[in-house]
Amino acid sequence: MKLYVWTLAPNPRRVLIFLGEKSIPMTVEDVGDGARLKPEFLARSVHRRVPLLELDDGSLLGEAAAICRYLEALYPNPPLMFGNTPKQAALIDMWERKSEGEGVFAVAEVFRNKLSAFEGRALGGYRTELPQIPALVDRGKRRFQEFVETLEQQLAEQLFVAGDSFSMADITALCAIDFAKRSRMPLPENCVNVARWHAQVSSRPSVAGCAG
Ligand SMILES: N[C@@H](CCC(=O)N[C@@H](CS)C(=O)NCC(=O)O)C(=O)O
Repeated sequence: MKLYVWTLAPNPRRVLIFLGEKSIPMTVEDVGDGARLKPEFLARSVHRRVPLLELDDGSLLGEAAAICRYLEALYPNPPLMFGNTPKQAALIDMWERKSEGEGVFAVAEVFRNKLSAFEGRALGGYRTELPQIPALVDRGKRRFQEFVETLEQQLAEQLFVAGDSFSMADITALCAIDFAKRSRMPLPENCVNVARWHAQVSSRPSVAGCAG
């Protein structure tokens, strides 16, 4: 198996932290070329995005959550990343999807519609030009703020994002928060519970070994 990534991009990082958490060995190739992906990588994959997992039979698997679920099935121990009861699994799924849709994508909405490096590429993976919409910068910031406030409420009552143990939901929420920080959207000072959780999960070897 081989995992294609783009250094510092948040979605491949979700898979890299998961690999570290489960101690899964993997060959990794960085296919980033500055602010874009290498043309030869784009040409060979229908997904046109990273992370991308190439299986030994040549199949290509896209989407961070799908890749992690596949690896979880191959390496089921330790078993807590996707939950081991129906309720736990659903809660993890819910918070993981929320963290991607309202966290990672909200930050992407800001910088892809703002930075000149992404002119004509306002969404990743498209085959044709997609213009930036400046109004989406403020809307993305608002969406991210709403996400952080929701997380703050959740973490006032829970040790981790989806309950009392570290899971895939923590990985995606952490990648969203770190991605925001790099995009000049730091955590608001009043988010004390998110800050407490962030410090705690950032000290895990899987996270500390995978800069965001
Ligand atoms: N939902 C996808 C999102 C993948 C995605 O958007 N990846 C970005 C990097 S973080 C990408 O490959 N962008 C390609 C581009 O900008 O051309 C996932 O979970 O893997």
